[in-house]
Formats: sequence, structure tokens, C-alpha cells
Amino acid sequence: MSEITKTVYQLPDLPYDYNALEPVITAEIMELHYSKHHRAYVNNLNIALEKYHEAESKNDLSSMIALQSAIKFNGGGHINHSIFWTNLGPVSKGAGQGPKGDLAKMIVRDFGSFDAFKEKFNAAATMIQGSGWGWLGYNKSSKVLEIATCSNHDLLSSMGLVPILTVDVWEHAYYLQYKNLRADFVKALWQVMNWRNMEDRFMMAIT
Ligand code: MN3
Repeated sequence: MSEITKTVYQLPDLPYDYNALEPVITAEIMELHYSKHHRAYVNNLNIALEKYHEAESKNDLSSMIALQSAIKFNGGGHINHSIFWTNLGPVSKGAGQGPKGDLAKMIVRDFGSFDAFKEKFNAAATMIQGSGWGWLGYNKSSKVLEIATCSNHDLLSSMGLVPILTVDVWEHAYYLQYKNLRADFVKALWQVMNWRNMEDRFMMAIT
């Protein structure tokens, strides 16, 4: 029997202050979103995994199966938010200036222009029914960039795509500031997009 090392997941550091994305996202939303919502996903993931390990040690298969939706939901929430925070950044640190290099070239190749890409992305993210995530992903088999959407906290990797950029369109991400106007939130986010992070993710995806 090999010893299984059990990971306890941690809330990652937010790479900027709560007010760093103002006026696009208020400090109030950032604090609640990061320190309450994301933290709850991490905590609930760890609780579900602990129960899962316990069930596994007893060969209690039905309990193991029953815990999978909590692991998927909370684990997906943790993974997706961890990407989202790093996709954003303060304007003072260069956010909002648009993609450069190979990522910029591939966006033009696959969508026609950066503006055409943004328009298509905005539409896709805005039209997600209920809670979910809008994505730009890289398809490693066809070697193209694709816009995709996921419900709840489903993972982009489950669609065979490597995450480059994501936008959280759960109401908790914008409602205190933008009310029902999700389209305005999605459009405003381009001002605080950290393209250096997306370029790094893209380089990792293509190598
Ligand atoms: Mn969220």
C-alpha cells in the first residue's frame, strides 16, 4: 500500500489590493468575491475531499460517488477563480493594453481582429444562461483559439481546451455594482485585463 499525500487546498493570494480594479470592479465586490465566495469554495472543497478520503478508506463507494458533485462544484470554483484573479490587474501595472506577440497574432488569425474577438466574447459571456464562465481557450489538437462557455463551475479543460482568459459571470461578480447589466460588466472588464498573464498562459499552452 502506498501512502497517499493529501493536499489541503489554500486560497491563493490576490495579486493586488481590493480597490486596485476600481472603477471597473469596486473594492466591496472584490473583497466579498475573493474573501467570502472563493474562500468558501476552498473550504468546502477541503471538507468534501476529507469526507471522500474517509469514505475511500472504508471502501464506501456510494458515499464516494455522492461526494463527487461537491468536489466538482467547489474544486471547479477554486480553479476557475484562481485563473480569473490573475487574468485581471490594475491599469497602473499595464492592464487593459491589449495582447501582444504571438497571442495577438493568433487572435487576429482566428477571429479576424481584436475587436471582432472582443465582440464575439462579450456576446458569448453575456448570453450564458444562469451562472457560469466565459472563456478564451486554446485547442491543442486543432491548434486554434476558441471562445467557449461553461455553466456553474464546470472546467474549460473538460471541453478539451486550455484556459487563456476567463470571465466570471455569476451575479456575485457584478450585481452590487452593475445590477442586472451583465453586458456592461463584461464590456468594462477589458479595461483591467492583464494580457501579460494571458500571454504566459498561451505560451505554456502551445509548448
Ligand atoms: Mn465568482
